[in-house]
Amino acid sequence: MPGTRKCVYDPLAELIAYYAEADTSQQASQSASADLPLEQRLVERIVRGDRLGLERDLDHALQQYTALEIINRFLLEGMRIVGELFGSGQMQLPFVLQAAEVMKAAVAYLEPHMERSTDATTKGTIVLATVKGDVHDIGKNLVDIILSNNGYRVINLGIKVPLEQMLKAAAEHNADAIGMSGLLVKSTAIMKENLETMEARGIRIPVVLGGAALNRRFVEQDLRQIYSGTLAYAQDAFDGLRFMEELRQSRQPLPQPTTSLELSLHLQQAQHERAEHPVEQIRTDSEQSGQPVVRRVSSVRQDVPIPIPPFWGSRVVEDIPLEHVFAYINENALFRGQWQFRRGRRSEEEFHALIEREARPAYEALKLQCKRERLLVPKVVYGYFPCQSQGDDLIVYRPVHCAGARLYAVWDELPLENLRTGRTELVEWVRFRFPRQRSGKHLCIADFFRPIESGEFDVVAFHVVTIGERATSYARQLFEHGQYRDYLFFHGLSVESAEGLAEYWHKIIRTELGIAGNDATELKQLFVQGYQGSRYSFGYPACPRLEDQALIVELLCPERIGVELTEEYELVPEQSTSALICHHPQARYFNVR
Ligand code: B1M
Repeated sequence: MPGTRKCVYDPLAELIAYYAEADTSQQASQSASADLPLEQRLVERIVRGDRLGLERDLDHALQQYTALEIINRFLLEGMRIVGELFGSGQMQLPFVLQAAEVMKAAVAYLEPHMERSTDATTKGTIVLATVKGDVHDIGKNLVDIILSNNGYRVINLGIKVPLEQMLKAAAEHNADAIGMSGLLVKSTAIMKENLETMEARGIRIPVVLGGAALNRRFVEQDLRQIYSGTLAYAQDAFDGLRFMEELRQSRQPLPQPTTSLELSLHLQQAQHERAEHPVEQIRTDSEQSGQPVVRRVSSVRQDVPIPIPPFWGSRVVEDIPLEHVFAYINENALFRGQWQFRRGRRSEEEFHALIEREARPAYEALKLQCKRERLLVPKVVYGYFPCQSQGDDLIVYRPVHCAGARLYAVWDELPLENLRTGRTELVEWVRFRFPRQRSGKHLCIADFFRPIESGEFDVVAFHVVTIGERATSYARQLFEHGQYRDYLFFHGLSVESAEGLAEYWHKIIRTELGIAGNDATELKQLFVQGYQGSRYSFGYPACPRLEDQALIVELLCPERIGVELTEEYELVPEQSTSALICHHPQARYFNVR
């Protein structure tokens, strides 16, 4: 209310009011008001991501303030407000990154005017890395952008970083903290191992952990038990910033949950969870070598028709039009998941309008750019193989006389029917061992294929799809050039294109198998399995063993489309994914507990 407005300029209050009225950051690209005093204009430039005329304002400011004062008093104030607006849901991530771009440009412009650039402007130093075996870059890089543009020095060591390298860098740069990131479940185990090693060696540097497979409870309760240095969980990049700010302010270790009360609460919680998910009694065969052999107990039908594939063996497909891939992009996953547009307190309609205004034009423009510059190059290797289940195993066969390089082709000299009926002699090639649900329907992926006792051969399809190496290198280039908003947009589109390609190719496989007749016509329904059968990817809850990626590689030889597997079973390029495709009408996603 104008009447109650304070005389003192409170940039946060002003901007919150401004954003509340204007809804969104679209305004962020408009020019900071020329009639504002210079100091306020600098703050607003950051908040609005406004670069036009930035150098002129900085030159004026340099006549009254030192470069360091400009950074600390005005530019960082802008970033602080950006953080507040983001935290309260009033600013979307792409505009936070736009603000960071202006911050970076301003600091770069001021750098020649500073005597000892880094040390003098640094609020603290953090060594940041994605842990050993994990190739995920984006989460850690977002943290880097937010921290480095809020006055921290970030030593970003990249991906697949072993602990030794982090410790060496921390010592070399006299770091205040180490930040570890990772998207895989395996990465949480690596983080634990790292903390155990650090504890054993008496290293107590503060550590912050982040990434999709982590959660606050695991870090703040379980992991804090093994590491006596300060340890925190960061859900997003701004949590990482808060951690560094608290560390800086207190220079004291954060409270550790080691009191007997907290510990006993933790134990009670664990007992409660065990009671909620009792390990169910399951029928077992006589125990051999100490391992109980679980029998098939689900009620999946074993007499469904077996489709005839168009070929056996595998083949490579290139020259896939990008429009076909884009047609299968899950926009919800792109806009909300990757680009992180948040609804906040808006109604569904307002949020929809925001997406249409802010995200859609960027999406359309980016798709055109990707086509024009061939930034995304979709490729697929896929195939159909004779198979049978045996208990919880799935056996994939190959023709006895077919080996070596001849395996990695369409086995076109073999009559389709002969293969299916076993008139062509087959030998075991690859064996998958799937876990079975211990409760509920006792499902196991093997149940969806004809058992060996039936004497019939079933068909299983596999695919590996990729959007290509160019996507990875172009995303890296955008990040390195400080084009943060474009980096988020492009990286997000590239990974969702990989997922879109997998969805599209699953559709092709269903069509080729003649089971696409009941496909949902609405894309939204397709994304929730509106079709016959299922596409299972290793690492997901029905088949969590990431190691089985190696078996898909054995079957398909994805090097043919430029995809390789790391020693930790990740696919490179990053924008790639694999799957086992099952035609059985009862096959659905499920969780193995
Ligand atoms: Co997949 N994937 N994926 N995937 N994928 C996950 C990671 C998974 C957790 C899904 C699940 O099981 N629910 C699962 C891993 C589980 C496991 O380890 N067993 C999984 C799997 C299994 C796989 C494949 C193996 C499947 C397969 O092909 N068999 C495969 C592997 C790909 C490969 O090897 N190259 C695969 C493929 C893919 C796509 C290519 C289709 C695509 C892109 C992957 C990519 O990003 N490179 C994809 C996607 C999109 C996902 C999910 C849905 C989203 C990941 C993402 O991009 N997030 C993911 C499930 C999920 O997270 N809900 C999943 C956006 C990104 C900005 O967030 O990196 O988490 P994030 O960073 C955040 C915060 O976590 C935090 O701040 C960031 C900004 O807010 N943060 C920190 C992160 N690090 C921090 C550090 C800090 C502080 C904060 O301080 C140090």
